Amino acid sequence: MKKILYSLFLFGAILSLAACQSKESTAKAELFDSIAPNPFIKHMYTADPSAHVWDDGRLYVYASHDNAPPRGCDFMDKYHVFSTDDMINWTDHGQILEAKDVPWGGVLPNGGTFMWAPDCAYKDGKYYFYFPHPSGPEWNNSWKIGIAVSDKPATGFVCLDHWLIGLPDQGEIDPCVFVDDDGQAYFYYGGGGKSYGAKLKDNMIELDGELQLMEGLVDFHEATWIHKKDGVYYLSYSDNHDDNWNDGVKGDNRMRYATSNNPLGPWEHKGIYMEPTNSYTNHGSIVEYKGQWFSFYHSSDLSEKNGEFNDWLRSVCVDKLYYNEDGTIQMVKQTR
Ligand code: FUB
Repeated sequence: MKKILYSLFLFGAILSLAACQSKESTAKAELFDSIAPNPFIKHMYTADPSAHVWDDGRLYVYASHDNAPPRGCDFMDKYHVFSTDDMINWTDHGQILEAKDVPWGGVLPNGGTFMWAPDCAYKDGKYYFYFPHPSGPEWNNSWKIGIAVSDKPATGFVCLDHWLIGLPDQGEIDPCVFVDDDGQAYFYYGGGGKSYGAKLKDNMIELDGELQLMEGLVDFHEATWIHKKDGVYYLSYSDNHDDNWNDGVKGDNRMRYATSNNPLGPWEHKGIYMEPTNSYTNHGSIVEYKGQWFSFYHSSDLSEKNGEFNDWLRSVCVDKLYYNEDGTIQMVKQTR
């Protein structure tokens, strides 16, 4: 009798475990069955999305802002933060920082503000917002990486009168900060055809050692982004592809990636994971949210007029990203 009761109990337990598991996977599938259509921010032009999931369980996107009418990327003057907890409903938390709040910022003769692609990192109760900005009238020779700090993810950022790096002539744009599982933070930047990285000190506002060239990247243009999956480091970036190449590929910059077992490389180039959008540039981030990987990028869809797209009126987009069993990334399908 005891044996029968025990078997019944075991059978019941297995049944309820199976029911729980299938409920969980249905919930996951239902949650991301549909995501907001691209571009997912439509009330303003946005570019260069850096996506992070913070401890409050929300996914945040730190983006730069294109102004209409555009003049190249000269008049990008502020940053906004957006967040979601379901990939459908996005909240605009408003402006996080603008050019006039940068104490060391340069006044450019043409009025250009050049607040280019940013990133944000979290450490020990504080959020650090990193952004590239020129510090003098010769904008392309005076880039610095500035830092604004807050104890909240989307508001209260105060710009420091201090910059992380400021080396003339080195194309210091597109900062990216990656905090490893052991709490060690790494800083990267990437412009002018090269990507560099170094350890950050615990204070998050100083480098800990020399910047090193990221070796092994193929056709690097800009937009370094680091993420880690199953112990492997991934460095993704945009390449130099140009529509005028006449190589049968329509469109401009593509997204590529490389992997390493060390956050500072050397890297092994793995290939392209996103074909060009309808914008000249692309700038991406890759992040896991509630068990699904996502690829953030920008396109010019929102600026479409009579079939023409403006390269400098861009909008942030997101699509699901999938890995193969061997850790390589499948080509991302851009949904419109
Ligand atoms: O948005 C301005 C610049 O264009 C960014 O810094 C680059 O990554 C490219 O998207």
